[in-house]
Amino acid sequence: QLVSSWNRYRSIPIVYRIGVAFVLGSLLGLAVGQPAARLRPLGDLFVRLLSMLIVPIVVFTLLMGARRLSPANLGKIGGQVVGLYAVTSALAVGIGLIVANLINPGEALQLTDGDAQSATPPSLTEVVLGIVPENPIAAMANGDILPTIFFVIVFGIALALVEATTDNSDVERGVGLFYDLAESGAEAMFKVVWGVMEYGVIGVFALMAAVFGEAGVDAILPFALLIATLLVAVVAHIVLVHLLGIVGGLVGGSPRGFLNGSKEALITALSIRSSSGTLPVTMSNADKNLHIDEEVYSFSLPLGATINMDGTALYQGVAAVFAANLVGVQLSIAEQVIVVLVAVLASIGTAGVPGAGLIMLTLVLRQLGLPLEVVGFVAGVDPILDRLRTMTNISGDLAVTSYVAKLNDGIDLGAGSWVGEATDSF
Ligand code: DAS
Repeated sequence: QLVSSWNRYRSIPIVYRIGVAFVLGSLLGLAVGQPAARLRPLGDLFVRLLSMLIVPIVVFTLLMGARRLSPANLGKIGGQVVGLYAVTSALAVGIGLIVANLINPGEALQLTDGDAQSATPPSLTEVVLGIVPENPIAAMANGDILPTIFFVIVFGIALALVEATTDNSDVERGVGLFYDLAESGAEAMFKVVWGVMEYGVIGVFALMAAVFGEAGVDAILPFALLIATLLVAVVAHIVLVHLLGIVGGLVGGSPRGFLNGSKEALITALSIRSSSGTLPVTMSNADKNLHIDEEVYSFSLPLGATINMDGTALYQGVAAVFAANLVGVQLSIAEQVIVVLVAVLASIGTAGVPGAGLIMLTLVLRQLGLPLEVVGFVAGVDPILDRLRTMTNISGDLAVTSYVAKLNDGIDLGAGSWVGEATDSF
């Protein structure tokens, strides 16, 4: 009897269980008030577990991501695709930061006193120089995310170059070992992530009970505002960058035709919250509706599903401002540049799977010295936030792919949804 109910419990997707824990924890906090704060240690344990994941996840996933990026594996089209993906992701973070600084979600809820960032924020030159680690192992040991990301990407690309140029079989075997280690390490870490998220049901319940116990109903508005801010920012990014900038401006196609042609992929992304899971639909839309040559989309879309995450990057900007407001600090320009760098670089290693944006948020908050509790707070509403992020990720993949196809004479703008022909039934 117990086993069957446990199996039934486990059959519910983890994000919905966390969502329920978010609501129940909040209600308990509202009902019980201050005494609910006694649950906070259970929440702090969740935060520590998340923090434990950061460096290993970065090292293993980025080593794999860098292999795809190395010049040895990228052709001319590859270079264009990666370059455009980086530019659109950086624009996305910028739009996220601008919209968040205008709306300022989280301002109403001062979670902890403002000493969270006692250190004076670094200057812009310090941020840029700080990307290069003096000692990469020390950077990993100290959890300095940006230098760790930088070193692992450089090392991963160098490994791929060695693999492509060496004729020494031992060296070749050694490179393979590194990548096998990274692959198995990443797999193992995703198992650990799953375990941490299982505990997250209790962790989020405790965190929300404590937050609402201490802050009362005032805590509701910030979460509603966070969702509203992300919604405004993703719409702004899709309209300004994807539809008007790339499709209308660079490709010279009709934005309406683009939306009509990619609607199945966008709706799928909104539903399943996974870029990788949406990939078959994304490729079908590129082929049958947007009339893009297979040699272009078969390279750019799988790559985009893992390294091009405009929505996720944009979300880091929004969530960083939200977190800073929660602890009553203002992000300096230099710190906002850090968010852009971490979000763009970390998206290389972040897989297109549900909740990837949450893991990336731990990197950003750690780098900014902001409290990781915020990850626990936003985890409860992540099922909504993740849908918006994933839809934007897919929109960006298809917009950039359309432009790269245009650059390589691999798109037919006189056919399919570009000229209003009926697209496949969804
Ligand atoms: N769900 C991720 C994706 O599939 C995005 C995210 O979690 O931010 O793209």
